Amino acid sequence: MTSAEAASKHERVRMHVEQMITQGLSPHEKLPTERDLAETLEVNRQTVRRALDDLEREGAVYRMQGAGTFVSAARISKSFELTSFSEDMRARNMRPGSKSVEVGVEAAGQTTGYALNLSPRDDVVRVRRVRTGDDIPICLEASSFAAGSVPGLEDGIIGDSLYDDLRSRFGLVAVRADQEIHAIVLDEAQAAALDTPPFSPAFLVKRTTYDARSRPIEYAESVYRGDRYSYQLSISRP
Ligand code: 16G
Repeated sequence: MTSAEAASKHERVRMHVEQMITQGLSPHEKLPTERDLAETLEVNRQTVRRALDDLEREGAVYRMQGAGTFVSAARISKSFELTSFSEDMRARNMRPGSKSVEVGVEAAGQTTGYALNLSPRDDVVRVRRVRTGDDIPICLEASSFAAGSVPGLEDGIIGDSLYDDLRSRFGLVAVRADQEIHAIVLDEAQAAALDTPPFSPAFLVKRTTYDARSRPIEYAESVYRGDRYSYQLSISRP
């Protein structure tokens, strides 16, 4: 067997298992044994093991000594395209939602003021939400807007998607964003809101979003559970 044939067999096993995960198996459900997979796919067990090793490294499955291989809890793989939380969830066939929505007018402060080209004392409308996918808390989000650009938003969001509301009520369309991603551990309040143990790892994403004329629209800080989110980059040589 050539090495190309070996590679394609192992790819085939991997695709087969990925399909089983996306098309039917639930998180923490057990996969067929290595022996069963080898028989079904007519490959040797070593090939199956290699494919499962890859999937384990990527976090799609986990193994438990003596018990077998199981499907990991779903991770939302986020690409670097400008999408809304609702779009991210729908792309994963998950139902987007929000909990504990708080909307208020506050002074911008240094960071938000700088991002939105405002003075720290100017008013912003700040929207704080716990974002959910299939009712599971995934992200804690605080989004701020110059108060003058979103009259009436302080009374609440219409619908669940802020980006849809911004577009339909205020004609604000996000076309580009600058993002910074930080690794953090959740403090107790963040962990409680995200229904996860304190000091769990998370991503803090700071995002300034611009309209087509490069005017800043939104400054947002989003905290994503590390066990539920991953970032995917496609890179090439310059
Ligand atoms: C994303 C954005 C956030 C935006 C939200 C709108 C990042 C890091 N953040 O979570 O800035 O406010 O989407 O989502 O991507 P919505 O339209 O579902 O409310």
